[in-house]
Amino acid sequence: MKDASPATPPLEIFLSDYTPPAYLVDTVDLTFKLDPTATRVLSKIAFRPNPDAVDKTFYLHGEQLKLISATIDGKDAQAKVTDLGLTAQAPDAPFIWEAEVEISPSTNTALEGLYMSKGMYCTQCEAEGFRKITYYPDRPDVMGVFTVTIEGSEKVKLSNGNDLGDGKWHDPWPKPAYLFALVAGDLVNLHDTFTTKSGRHVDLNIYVRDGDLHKTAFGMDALKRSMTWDEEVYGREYDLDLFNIVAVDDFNMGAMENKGLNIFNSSAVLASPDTSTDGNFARIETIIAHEYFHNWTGNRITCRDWFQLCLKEGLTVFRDQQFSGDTRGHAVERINDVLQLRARQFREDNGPLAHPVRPESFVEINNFYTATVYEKGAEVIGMLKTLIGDDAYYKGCELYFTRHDGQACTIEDWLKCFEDTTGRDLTQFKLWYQQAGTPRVKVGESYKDGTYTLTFTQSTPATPGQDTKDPRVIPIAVGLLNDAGEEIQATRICEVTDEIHKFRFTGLDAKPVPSINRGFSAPIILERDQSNEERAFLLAHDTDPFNKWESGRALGRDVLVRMVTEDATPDQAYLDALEAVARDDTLAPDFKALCFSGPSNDDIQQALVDAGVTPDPTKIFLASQTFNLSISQSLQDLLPRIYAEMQIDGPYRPVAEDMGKRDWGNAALAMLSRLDGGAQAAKQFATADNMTQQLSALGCLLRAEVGEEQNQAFYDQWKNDRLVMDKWFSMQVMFAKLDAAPKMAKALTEHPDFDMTNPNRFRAVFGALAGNTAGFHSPDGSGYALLADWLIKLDAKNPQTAARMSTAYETWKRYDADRQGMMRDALERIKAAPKLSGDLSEMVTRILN
Ligand code: 0A1
Ligand code: ZN
Repeated sequence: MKDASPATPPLEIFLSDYTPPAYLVDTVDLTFKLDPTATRVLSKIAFRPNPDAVDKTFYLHGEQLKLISATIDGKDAQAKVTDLGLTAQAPDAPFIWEAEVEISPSTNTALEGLYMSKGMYCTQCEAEGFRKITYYPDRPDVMGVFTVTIEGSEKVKLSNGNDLGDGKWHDPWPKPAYLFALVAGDLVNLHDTFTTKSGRHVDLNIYVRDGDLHKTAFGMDALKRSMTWDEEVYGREYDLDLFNIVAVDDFNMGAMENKGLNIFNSSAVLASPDTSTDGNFARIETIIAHEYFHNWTGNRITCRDWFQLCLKEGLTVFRDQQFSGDTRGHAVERINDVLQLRARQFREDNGPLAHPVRPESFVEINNFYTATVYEKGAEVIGMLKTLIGDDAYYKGCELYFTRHDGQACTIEDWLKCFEDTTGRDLTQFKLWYQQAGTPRVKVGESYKDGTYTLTFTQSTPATPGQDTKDPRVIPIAVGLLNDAGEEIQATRICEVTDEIHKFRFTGLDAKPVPSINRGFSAPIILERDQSNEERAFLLAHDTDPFNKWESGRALGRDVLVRMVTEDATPDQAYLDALEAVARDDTLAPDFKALCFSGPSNDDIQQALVDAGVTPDPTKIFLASQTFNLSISQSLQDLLPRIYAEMQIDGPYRPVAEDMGKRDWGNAALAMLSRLDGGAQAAKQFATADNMTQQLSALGCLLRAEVGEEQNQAFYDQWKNDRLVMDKWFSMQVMFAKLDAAPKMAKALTEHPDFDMTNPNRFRAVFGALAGNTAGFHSPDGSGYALLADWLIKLDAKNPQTAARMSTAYETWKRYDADRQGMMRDALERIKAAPKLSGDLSEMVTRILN
């Protein structure tokens, strides 16, 4: 019987309260009798008391389950059931728990637990979804060996591990419940094989719905390349005879690393030249690698508790970034990773949602799958590698894999491996996991008698719950150039450990030009008075590709900030520097494209906030228009040639070389379109034989407000392809100007193809609105109000995605009083909505504080 009491209010859980589980699990036998509204789940679990337990209470998590029966060693368990779980009197000796529950997958719109997506059964158990499938100690430090039987009429029935036939599966590797997965549906598959370096033959499959098979080849290739890479770089081999991937249309995140049965959002695995852009291909490759790499960093070694999430996520993101760098080029990969980091993580770290890479407390763990845990978590690994060196890094990883295989670990366990292999004390380094906020590092410099001195002063602003911060160890890579642009000091790592730390470079002939934080060696904000002459010099001469790009970016930001604050016009020096980049044949096309991508609206806002100016998104948007037009005009003569040179003969190939050419060619097209009213873009749209070319042309036309006809043609051509339709929905909001964006978003919610229960479609519209800074921040508040309306609606169905999208408001304190007031109203309105989920309630409460 359920308790009659109302649902318990969400509780804050603390890392410091961790206690070991009362009972451990040896084996788990599950039988699923599939039915859309009344699936029966039979469980038989072998428990034994945990000798290390403090609290001996036998407690199983369970939510939204109808309990049919429960026994302990064959006798009625007399369980006491609440909305969150049950307790029962259990023996202080090994015993067998058997239970039967009923669940309703077809009405599960939260997409957590067992749910249905277009007629197919599918699970998502990370972080705490397994408790919606059956009663279980649903925590990552309880690991069991699972055997699963699936009964149903579906053609394909999959679970983790090895296929025993007839819907029966056995996974020999003990795993926490969050890695459990089940899929059943009338699916088709692409099959391939891989032989590991020690000779294991592995069957590989990508399962999709009928009609999507032609979009699986790239994913399969990416999977095989990931498997080889992990063997070569980390010495990690795959450990089962079968590796399955399934694509589902309704999925809250990108993908999930369930043991031997990765489940992917279809947008993160399905690719074909005519329906996917270069960006899609690159993202798919990264996500496939990421999920595959989790097999060791996450599955073989998992997390003790959810506070340690960065243990698997930071490390696995770092590994997928290494892989993508090796595949597509390190310079461009690093620049793109830093662009992401600044756009999402710096924004988070400098606002009300700031939290440490390893948080100290949470209400809803789903709210901590953040840029801080993932991307800053990866930066921390990168810094560790920089500090101890490559050899020591891989040695430490090797020790981690051997020492902790099969365990559920903590950040302390991870760091200890590197302390043991290097003899280095990593106590101060650990602050990167414990302290929130992006460090500011002020740079002072002096030159005297051949000695150049850099003085770094570090500080980190207060963040929620952390008023003061201790100095961290910050690896800052520095190189020096002479007046002639020659490198006179190769990259050296300055290990900043104190609040104020000086580094000397001796034996110089003259004051050098420093290139600081090369490769973005630390995720910090550098504060330095740097002249535009020096920036232009570094853009022309720096040997470090990241800082070369960074200098151009800083120049552009300075120009735009002055355009906003002083009504300045772009200075010739900047335009000349850009032209030099465009003409430089030694630079790779993708790198040039990045140099021309220009600072984002958000970048400029940050710069204004740092300068003590309240940003006005409308003004910034208008200034950016003029800025981009000036650049296009100044390169007018060059653009047709660049565009022509970047055209590719032959069939589409998703390889770095061709992608770079398309990037740069389409950057030229965007500039041309500001001058020719979209004539060239219309031609490209008409003749494009791949999605990258078609979509960039459509973007140019929409920006020029002349794309109505092509927009309709695009819809007619692709209306039956859901992933392309997501692009169509988002493009229109992305390119709508100012307050036309919320109007467009609203109109699109009335479109027959809009489906709020599909996270991809919801994000296509509202993610695009939040990303259209000037549109979302329309002075009439229509963007704020519209998003609030829809987050309230979505929350009733899918709290996780609603909560995640509420971060659109996280910068609210940056703006003028009117905008702040309207954003606060929107947040208060969400907060006051009846039956608000714990997920969304935690988010808006934190944002408002
Ligand atoms: N572990 C997955 C991401 C993931 C996290 C949570 C999910 O549902 C709440 C789903 C997927 C990864 O890092 O790829
Ligand atoms: Zn991950």
